[in-house]
Amino acid sequence: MQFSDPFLAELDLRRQSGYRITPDDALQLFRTRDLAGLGWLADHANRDQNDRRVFFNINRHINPTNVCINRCQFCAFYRKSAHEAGAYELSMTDILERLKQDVASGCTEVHIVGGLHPDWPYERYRDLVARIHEAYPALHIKAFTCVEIDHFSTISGLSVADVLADLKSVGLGSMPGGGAEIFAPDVRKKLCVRKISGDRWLEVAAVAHGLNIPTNATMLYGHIETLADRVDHLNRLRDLQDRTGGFQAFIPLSWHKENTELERKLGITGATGLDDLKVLAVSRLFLDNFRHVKAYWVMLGKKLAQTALHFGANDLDGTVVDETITYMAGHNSDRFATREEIIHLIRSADRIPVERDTLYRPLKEYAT
Ligand code: V47
Repeated sequence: MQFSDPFLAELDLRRQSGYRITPDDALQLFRTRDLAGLGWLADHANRDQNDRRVFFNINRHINPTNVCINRCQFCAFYRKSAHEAGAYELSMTDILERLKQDVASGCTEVHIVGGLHPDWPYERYRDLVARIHEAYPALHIKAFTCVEIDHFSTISGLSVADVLADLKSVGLGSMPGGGAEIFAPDVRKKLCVRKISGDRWLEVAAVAHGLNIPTNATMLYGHIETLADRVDHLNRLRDLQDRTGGFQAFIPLSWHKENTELERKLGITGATGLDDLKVLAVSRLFLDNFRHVKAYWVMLGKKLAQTALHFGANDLDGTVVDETITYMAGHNSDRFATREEIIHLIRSADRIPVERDTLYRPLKEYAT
């Protein structure tokens, strides 16, 4: 590879002898103008671990309610109360009915995240997991972020460990990576002052890992964070992963501005495509202890997510069905993808599509 940035050439040599990149290196990587060189390095790091295989799954999102006490500035999804225009609350029957059709057509995972509803007791969330598990025992339930788990602990009076053990006993299989946003306290204060701190998010994740509940991790970028804030976030995730090994995948989330307080107040625009690719590539290189880096097509758009498969990503997420959080923030990409569409995106990126379950066990490889 002919690098135009000598720092990348140096890193390539060091990488071959097992060097672990430092936070300062990561900062320099974010600043490079050699996008092709950065992509090449990240692609190699990915292929060392995953070869040409790219994962996807057949999943469906359920967001039980958008009523939320946290009222984050970057979010267009929440409503302050159940009486506000656009607020909704799905009933158990709604949810079980929605899942019926999906399970019949091969869905293997339900991904559940939602608002911290001011009036719902812990039992309502617990029942949701229990009833879904009873009705569809083969369906993997990936539910509730660290933020929701902390909230359940507060409203139930149980410890985080007891909440998690209880949910696991009724069918929780793993947890999604949302709610991490950006860990840096000063940014968090401006973005989501009512939300738990970054330290608490990491603490809850560690408890989940201790109970053998795998979780994902995310980073919301493209708003008011600095490059140093991004590196700090990645560094804290890498440290925890060194200790627990419980994270399955890292998913950078590209902020969408429409209908958000943050856009109304500051008029900021969100990340560019080039920045999206850089975040994926730097994450792949820095998070050397995360096997999977996901290009979440819902936020990136399908074409950029496909391009990301040459910038370190080895997973496209899934069919998704009914995504609401990004949709409310004005993203005009589709709300679902078909299995065939995902296979086509992966194959035409010269990679091998592998349908997986939530725990990254291959279910079917679509050889070319
Ligand atoms: O926690 C909210 C983010 C997250 C906006 O674990 C926004 O497999 C962009 O975590 N623009 C929820 N992002 C989504 C999430 C996720 C998605 C896909 C896969 C997985 C996984 C997890 O979305 C929230 C927040 O960080 N978010 N509003 C917005 N306007």
